[in-house]
Amino acid sequence: MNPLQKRYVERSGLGQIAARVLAGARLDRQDGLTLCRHPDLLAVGALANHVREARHGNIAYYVVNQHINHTNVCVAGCKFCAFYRTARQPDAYVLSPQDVERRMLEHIDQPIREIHMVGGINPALPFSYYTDIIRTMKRVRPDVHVKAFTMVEIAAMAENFGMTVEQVLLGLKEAGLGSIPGGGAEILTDHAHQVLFKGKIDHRAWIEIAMTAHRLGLKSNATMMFGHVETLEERIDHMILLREAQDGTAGFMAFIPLAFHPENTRLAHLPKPSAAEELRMLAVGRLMLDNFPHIKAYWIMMTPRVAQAGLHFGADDLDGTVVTEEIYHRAGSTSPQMVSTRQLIDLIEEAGRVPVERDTLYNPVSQEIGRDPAGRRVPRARPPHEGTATDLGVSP
Ligand code: V47
Repeated sequence: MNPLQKRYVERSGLGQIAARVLAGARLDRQDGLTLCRHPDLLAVGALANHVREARHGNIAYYVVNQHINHTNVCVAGCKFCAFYRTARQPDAYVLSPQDVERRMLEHIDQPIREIHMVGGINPALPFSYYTDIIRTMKRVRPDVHVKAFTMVEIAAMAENFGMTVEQVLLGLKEAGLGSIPGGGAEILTDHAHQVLFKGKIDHRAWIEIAMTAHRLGLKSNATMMFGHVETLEERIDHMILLREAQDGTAGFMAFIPLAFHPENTRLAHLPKPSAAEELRMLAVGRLMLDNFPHIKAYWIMMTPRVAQAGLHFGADDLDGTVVTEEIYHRAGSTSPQMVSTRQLIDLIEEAGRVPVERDTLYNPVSQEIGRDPAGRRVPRARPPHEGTATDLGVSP
């Protein structure tokens, strides 16, 4: 942090927290709350940006991926969800392995490295459905990384099929599962669980399954859905719980704050969190989760331009290219369904960052990295131009 920025942060009243951050010391619950309540968002952001740059320099990662939601049938009945249907509703669906294959073939000409798949808790599906889907994906694209099924879906499989969590995870891994997405965490407290999603596992089970997956060699992410019934204290407790689990396993790759989208949910009366709040949660996540390597700005939720700003508020990762996302679009997301690789690169470069394509496990995709005359890492191969980041249908 340069002296000017340091003075600015100190003058904002964050001097003590800044001193701890600069000394590499861990922030506590009270620090987290101070960061959540602090009136100067830019000072919070500057501190998070310092940590982000100390860890990742000027790099911003992106991944070329495809999202598939295999079923919207769900028995959990979460109040925040606009995506789920009961099995009898006319627009309920289950994708067969052949449907999944068709969706993948529609984009087979694109260099997709990751399939991200999550869906509802649908007790009508046998275990072989999940393994067949993964095997289909690996047949269609042998090199693709399958990141699929949340801790909640894994818990439901264990319960429905009389298996242990280990057996479920090992069965999925044997079929080709590569890692686990961060969904289903919501807010990891008893209060949020009781009010919002009591049809699903609680935070103890979510953390236990994540740690079991990590011990079996499956990395995962962790989300935090905020801006509904939770308090600021619950957000910080959520982060501290994740941080403690990470101390134990080091299996989390990225933290992904997700602002609640109320439209078409049973909480439609609630206001949507502001862009400023989204940026703040990236920053607080970066500062509190000192053992999480990556903070992800998920543009489909945030809109591309707020996610772009997030690259200066702690985020080092802009996810992803995404095809046919349904969970947030049902809940009122106005983001486009897809951005091209070129548009993602433009978004990152417009923010003054250096784009680096990654695989799911955050290995840089090496043939795309070169060095500029000043020795900075830059992508070598550039996809053809298909419009600029400002052509995304979202006003700057
Ligand atoms: O678990 C559902 C959230 C999650 C709404 O791991 C909502 O790389 C806001 O987990 N408003 C699913 N949020 C998405 C998810 C995810 C997304 C991007 C990347 C990764 C990753 C994981 O979305 C759910 C829930 O927490 N969610 N409905 C809503 N109305």
